[in-house]
Amino acid sequence: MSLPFLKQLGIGELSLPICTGARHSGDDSDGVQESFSPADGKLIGKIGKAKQSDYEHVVATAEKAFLHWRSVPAPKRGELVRQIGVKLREIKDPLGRLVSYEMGKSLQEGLGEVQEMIDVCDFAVGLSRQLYGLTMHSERPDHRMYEQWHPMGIVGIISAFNFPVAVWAWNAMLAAVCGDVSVWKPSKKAPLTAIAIFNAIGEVFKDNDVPEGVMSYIVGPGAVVGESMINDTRIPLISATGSTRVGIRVAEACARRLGKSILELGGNNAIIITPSADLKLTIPAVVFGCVGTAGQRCTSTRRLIIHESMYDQVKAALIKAYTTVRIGDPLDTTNHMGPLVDTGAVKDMQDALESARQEGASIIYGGEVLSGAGFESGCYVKPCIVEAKNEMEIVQQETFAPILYLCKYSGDVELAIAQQNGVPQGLSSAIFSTNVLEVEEFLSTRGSDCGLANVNIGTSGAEIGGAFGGEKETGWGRESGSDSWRYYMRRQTNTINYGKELPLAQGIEFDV
Ligand code: UN1
Repeated sequence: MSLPFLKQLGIGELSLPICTGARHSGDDSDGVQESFSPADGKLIGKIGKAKQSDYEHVVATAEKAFLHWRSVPAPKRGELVRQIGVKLREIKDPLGRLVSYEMGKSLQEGLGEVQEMIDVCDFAVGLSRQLYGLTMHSERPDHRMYEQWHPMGIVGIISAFNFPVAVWAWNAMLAAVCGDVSVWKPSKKAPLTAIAIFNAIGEVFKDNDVPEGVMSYIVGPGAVVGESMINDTRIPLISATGSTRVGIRVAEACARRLGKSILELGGNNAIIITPSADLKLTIPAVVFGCVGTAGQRCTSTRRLIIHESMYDQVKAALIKAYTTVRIGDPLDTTNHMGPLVDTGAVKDMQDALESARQEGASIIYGGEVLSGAGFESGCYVKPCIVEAKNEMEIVQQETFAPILYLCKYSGDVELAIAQQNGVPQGLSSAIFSTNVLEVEEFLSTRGSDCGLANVNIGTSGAEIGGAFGGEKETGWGRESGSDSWRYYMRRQTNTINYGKELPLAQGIEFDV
């Protein structure tokens, strides 16, 4: 494979399965993992598979690095992250291309994903001087109380193919400024993006004399790497992105050892369209929410809940807009939508559409698998619009594909909110309305039950500055901005007596 961006990123035919910062190691004696592009079906590269001994090496190196890293002042840790951000700016173009080529999202979105990494680096640099704890007044004389946040240890990061690099950065950059070290298991569907990043940032570690193990990745079978990580008592926090099924597995394993977890799992995100919605904003937001990343964002729009008075108009406008969506090579910037990640995802989409049909839903646009010139990989589909009912079994599930279910509501916005909340998942939600009463109802305690609730913008494309995550089957915990950093640190309450007496709290007398 001689694509120029692979060369620029130092990706050859065979990559090594582990890296502890600047040092890549491991071999292919246990076989290789192959990475194919869904864009053209071609083999991009091979990676040796990590063995149990490789896993042990990575975790032992991380454990040792933590003993050093936790004592480095936080703003100095921020300086390393600042330099990583500079490096990412240098490789934004080739890395964006590789993201796009390896997992299929449009180049615009591939570049946007790298930008998200850069943004989170900047955010973390600022944070490195703002890991604030509270000070509180003691009830005892000459006593002082405060709380501080200490580094926790190794953070295990399990990421998914759909955001193969940004989600690592959300976790690894926060972990780094918090004084933690991280071990990353990239998605098996996009391992080369991880290798490309470490090829670039290795010299930052070297230039700063950072010991091996502050940030690592390990590419290998789930049974070796994933299972070891979630059960490993040396890893106090696992941050995992994936399906609800995988999340339950992670949660159970972590809970059994009383480890912590951050879980970012399935979404079933809806947009409510009320009678006062401005359709000039609504239609493009819906289309981007549905076809962006070919419907494979956790935040993708999967359901529309449309007021009956708007239904026919919205339906007609959407069908018209969908006919203008250009599907094809994700690296060709004239295309809006690339392929699904693999043929398994295509099959899942077809199965979901079959279930929808059997439940009485009607497919009113798209859904076909595309064939012919440019579509040889078998991963390209036409995005699909389905008229359905919110309570149908298939509508209650997350299908990671560009399928949009149109549902209707009549009456007040409360009824739309009830439909929006009437699914097991709770990640993202939006309302399009210019009526302040409807908007406030949607954002109120009785409103959306999701971790993200937007007004007059779509469900996807969150900025890194906010805390990201969801409720119900979407899991728990928050990543990225705001005060998500607290998940990555251990909290300690300190009480200091600077007097000559030993008064007890709660007024207890105890004379000895
Ligand atoms: C995901 O799909 O796992 O809000 C993350 C968004 C992106 C992140 C999505 N910033 O769509």
